[in-house]
Amino acid sequence: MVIEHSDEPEDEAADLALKILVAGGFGVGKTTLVGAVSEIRPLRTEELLSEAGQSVDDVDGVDHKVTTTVAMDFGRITIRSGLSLYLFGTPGQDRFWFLWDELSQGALGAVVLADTRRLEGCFPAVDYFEHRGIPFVVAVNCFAGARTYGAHDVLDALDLDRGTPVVQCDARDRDSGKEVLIRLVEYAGRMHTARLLDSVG
Ligand SMILES: Nc1nc2c(ncn2[C@@H]2O[C@H](COP(=O)(O)OP(=O)(O)OP(=O)(O)O)[C@@H](O)[C@H]2O)c(=O)[nH]1
Ligand SMILES: [Mg+2]
Repeated sequence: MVIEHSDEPEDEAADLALKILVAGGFGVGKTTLVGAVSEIRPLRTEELLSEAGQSVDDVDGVDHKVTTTVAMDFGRITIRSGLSLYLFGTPGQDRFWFLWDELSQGALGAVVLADTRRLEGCFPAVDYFEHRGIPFVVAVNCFAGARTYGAHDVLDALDLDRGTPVVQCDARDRDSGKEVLIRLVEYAGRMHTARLLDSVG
């Protein structure tokens, strides 16, 4: 979970870096979110959507999309002094599922991005994190023309625990993306602490 630790003598508090996944269905804005919030030039692994891939890629409902992530996105953001997040964006296509176990190793938690026009696209990500006990928040990426859903509607549609945070965001906007990440860190911190207390007591 903690992937970097620096204890320079002059540091007031040791620097903490946490690993976070940004997941969700195809074309929901994962690469956009990582790029919008990252302080370093994000690493992207985009390839053109090819004619050949059309038979296996689910491109329904995703207009004007010409590229897709084929391995991962990577970025970094400082949430506050001494706390930064390493962000790993997952590929959206089913054919890259084999990468998820590697990407999720040691993750504190995940953001599941959702598009209300294709909510079913995030079922696999939700299932994946539920089965592995990785805490996640659902971030509804507000695309123009998409129906606005209340948090309860999203929880019902995805059949999620009432306590799962649902937030609205604009994946293109740095502050909006940062809000989502702060919400996740708070929530995942609470979940991990509760589990720890359960296991000792
Ligand atoms: N209107 C609007 N468009 C967005 C938003 N977020 C992303 N987009 C656009 O949606 C498209 C898909 O974004 P990506 O970031 O590539 O999506 P992705 O989830 O990484 O896609 P895959 O890696 O192929 O699964 C891009 O053309 C973005 O410019 C948003 O909040 N609003
Ligand atoms: Mg992508």
